[in-house]
Amino acid sequence: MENKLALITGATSGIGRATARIFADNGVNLVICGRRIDRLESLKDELSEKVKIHSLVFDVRNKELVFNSIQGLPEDFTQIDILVNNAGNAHGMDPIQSGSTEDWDAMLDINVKGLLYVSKAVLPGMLERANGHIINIGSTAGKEVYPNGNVYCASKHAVDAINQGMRLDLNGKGIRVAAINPGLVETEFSEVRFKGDTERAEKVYKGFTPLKPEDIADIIWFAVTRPSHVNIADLTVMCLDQASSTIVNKK
Ligand code: NDP
Ligand code: 8X3
Repeated sequence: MENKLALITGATSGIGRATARIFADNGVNLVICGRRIDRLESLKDELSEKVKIHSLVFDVRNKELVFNSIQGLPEDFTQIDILVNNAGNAHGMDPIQSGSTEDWDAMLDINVKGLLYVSKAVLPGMLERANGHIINIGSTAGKEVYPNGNVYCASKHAVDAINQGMRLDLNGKGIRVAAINPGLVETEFSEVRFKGDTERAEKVYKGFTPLKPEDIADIIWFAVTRPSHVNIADLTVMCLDQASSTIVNKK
C-alpha cells in the first residue's frame, strides 16, 4: 500500500480521523478534508512525518468549492487511489411531525449530495486509470429505520442505494465500491446530533461497550488491503451489545 493515495472526507474527527491515522501508519499518502482548519492542521502535523499529506478545507455542501478544491490539488496529490466518503452526521432526533427543515436540509445535503459531489470530482481520474476504490460510510440506519431517525435513516438508505448504483455503473471499469455500515460508534456524532448537549450525547454510549472509531478504521483498512479482485460490497458491523438500532443490551 506504500505510495497509494487516499482522500478522506470528514477527517477532523471520529471515524475519518482514525482512518487517516491507520492509513498513515501503513504508508498511504493522504488528502484529508473537513471544515475545521485547526483540526486538519494538527492532524497534518501529527502524520506528516509518516506520509505525504495535504489538507482541503471545504463544506461538502458547497458544490463549486468541492470541485475546485479537488481539481486544484497539487500534482503529487492528484492520483487518488482510495476515496473514503465519510463526512456526515445526524442533525436532531425528532418525530417527523416536529422535525426542523434546517436539520432535514443539512442531513440530505451533507450525507447524500455531499457524497455525490465528492465522488463526481474524484471519479474521472479513477476512470482514466481504470483503477480505484471507493468506500462509502453508510450505517445500520441505512438498513433499518428507528423511531425519530426518519430523515437521518433516509439519508443513509440513500447512501446504501448510491453504493449499489455506483457498483452497477462502474462494473468493468476497475473500480471497487464498498459500503461499510457501522452501528453505534462513540465519536462526536451524538454531540452534533444533539447540538452540543454533551450530557444527552454521553448517555447514548453509557451502560455498554460501543464500537470505537478505530474499530471501523480497522475494517476500512481490511477492505482496502484485500487482493485487487476482491471487493467487499457491503459490510454491517455492530458492537456485541447491539442487535439492532433499538435493541442494545445496556446495564
Ligand atoms: P463525527 O461527528 O465524529 O465526524 C463527522 C465528520 O464529518 C467530521 O470530520 C466533520 O468535519 C465531517 N463533516 C460533517 N459535516 C460536514 C460538512 N458539511 N462538510 C464537510 N465535512 C463535514 O462523526 P462520525 O465519525 O461518527 O461520523 C462519520 C460518518 O460515520 C458519518 O457519515 C456518520 O453518519 C457515519 N456513522 C456514524 C456512526 C456512529 O455511531 N458514530 C454509525 C454509523 C455511521 P468538520 O466538522 O470539520 O467539517
Ligand atoms: C449512526 C448510528 O444508530 O445513531 O449512524 O443511527 S445510529
